[in-house]
Amino acid sequence: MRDAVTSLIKNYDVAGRYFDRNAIDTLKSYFESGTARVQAAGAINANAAAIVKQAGSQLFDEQPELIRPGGNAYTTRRYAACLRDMDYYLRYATYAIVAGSMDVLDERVLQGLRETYNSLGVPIGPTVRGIQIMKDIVKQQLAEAGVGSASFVDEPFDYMTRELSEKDI
Ligand SMILES: CCC1=C(C)/C(=C/C2=NC(=C\c3[nH]c(/C=C4\NC(=O)[C@H](C)[C@H]4CC)c(C)c3CCC(=O)O)/C(CCC(=O)O)=C2C)NC1=O
Repeated sequence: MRDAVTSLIKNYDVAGRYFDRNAIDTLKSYFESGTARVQAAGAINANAAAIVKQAGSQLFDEQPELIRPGGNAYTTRRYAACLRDMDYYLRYATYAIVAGSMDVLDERVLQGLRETYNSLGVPIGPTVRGIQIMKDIVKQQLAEAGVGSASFVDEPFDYMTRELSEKDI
């Protein structure tokens, strides 16, 4: 698993080069946004359970067929599995925000996920919608808490959305 710094080092080491202007700019912007990243992660952690719950309610309000007989989130077991998945997405998003890299998402979350979902009939479209709803709630909460939300907050949610949506539908 890599973060913004270790990825950069790896790339430059492979080429046997010292950091150039681009690398220094990348490092500067990563470190300058460091406190804000940590603050955002802290604010999300403090409200994680509520964020997941609210996102779940909104998703099921929008798409009630998911929790009706025949829906993939029907039965308490599957309903709980769905909210648990949302909680995974939120928690790993906070790791990616702090790391400044999407590598942790590739390695720990997205690898093999589409295949698992397809084999269990978990619908990708509504999952992606759930991830986007969480992003909106997070951004709203950060704004309310006075923790400015920069693009690094959107990034992991949008990345998971893109990677999950890629081939399917
Ligand atoms: C940390 C990385 C990680 C991820 C991401 C993960 C996802 C994940 N979700 C699963 C199931 C599931 N995922 C859902 C999710 C949903 N169903 C819906 O209709 C909604 C759209 C959606 C919620 C938003 C459901 C209902 C199941 C259970 C499906 C079943 O067993 O029939 C399973 C199958 C095994 C299990 O039930 O635990 C995995 C592996 N596991 C992991 O370790």
